[in-house]
Amino acid sequence: MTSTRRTAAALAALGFSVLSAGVSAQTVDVQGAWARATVQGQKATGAFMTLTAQSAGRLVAVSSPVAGVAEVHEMKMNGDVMQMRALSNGLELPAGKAVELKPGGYHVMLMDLKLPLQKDTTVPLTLVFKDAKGVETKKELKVPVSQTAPAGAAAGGMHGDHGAKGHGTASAPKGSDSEQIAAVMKKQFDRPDAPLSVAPVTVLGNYAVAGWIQGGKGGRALMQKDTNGWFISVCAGDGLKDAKVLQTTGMPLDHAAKLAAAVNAAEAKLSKEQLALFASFEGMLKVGPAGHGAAGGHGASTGHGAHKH
Ligand SMILES: [Cu+2]
Repeated sequence: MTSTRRTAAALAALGFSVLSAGVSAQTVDVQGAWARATVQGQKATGAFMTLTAQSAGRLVAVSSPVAGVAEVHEMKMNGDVMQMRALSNGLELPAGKAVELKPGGYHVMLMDLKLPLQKDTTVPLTLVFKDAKGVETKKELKVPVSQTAPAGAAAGGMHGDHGAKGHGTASAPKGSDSEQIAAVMKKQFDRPDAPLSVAPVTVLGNYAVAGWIQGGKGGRALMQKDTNGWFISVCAGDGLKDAKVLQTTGMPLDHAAKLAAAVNAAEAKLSKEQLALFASFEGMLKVGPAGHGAAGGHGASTGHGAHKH
């Protein structure tokens, strides 16, 4: 127990409320809160909202009865890899300024989930704020659960609506082929609680092979380009650096041989550990352009980990 808490408790015992004792309690406005729905077996998800503190303070702790562990996280680009970490000192809330917690940015991470978060239900969430004087206040919320950001909520960054949109309905990713491929894969599989890293990407004509790692798992994706842009054709492991296996996906043999050689060259400088992760994807999973946006089908909400059996 901190001394301020003891003081507050003592004042309360004497019949004073903390407010009337002249200690300014933190008032924080919460708008558009929502938590992302999960599927059976998924152990983590994110909760998002916009916070506006009347006076400067911090969001120092979060808790929910549905989660064994709840933390305030930030997502940051480290080189070209998106990483997520807990804010050990809490999230700063400048006076009067709206701070958005949204997919791809700051978020409340709910981990060790005790049960799946079902769409159209609510989950209790407790936010603990600390003002400039160190006084803590709690705010209890009932947060609606949904698959994507509700209208009016802080719109998602790269995580927004993943899996919900079909091939070609969203604006096509811009940039080089590798950038577009990474964007397409992240759109489908990146999650706040399991960031996806994509590299290396080996492009040959309208085909490419991209290595990926997510949450201690990995594999390779065969990408194909049609008039709507790049899409995930096949998910596999070491097969995608083997010309004979590539040929079975419908690629001409000479193209398959060239692509396999290019993939092996691109991966030549990778560590044994990274190559072992790419190899760890068992079997081959056909995705194809129709797989785009098939929420649930290719694990749009469960991530790549789901199809390693
Ligand atoms: Cu997180």
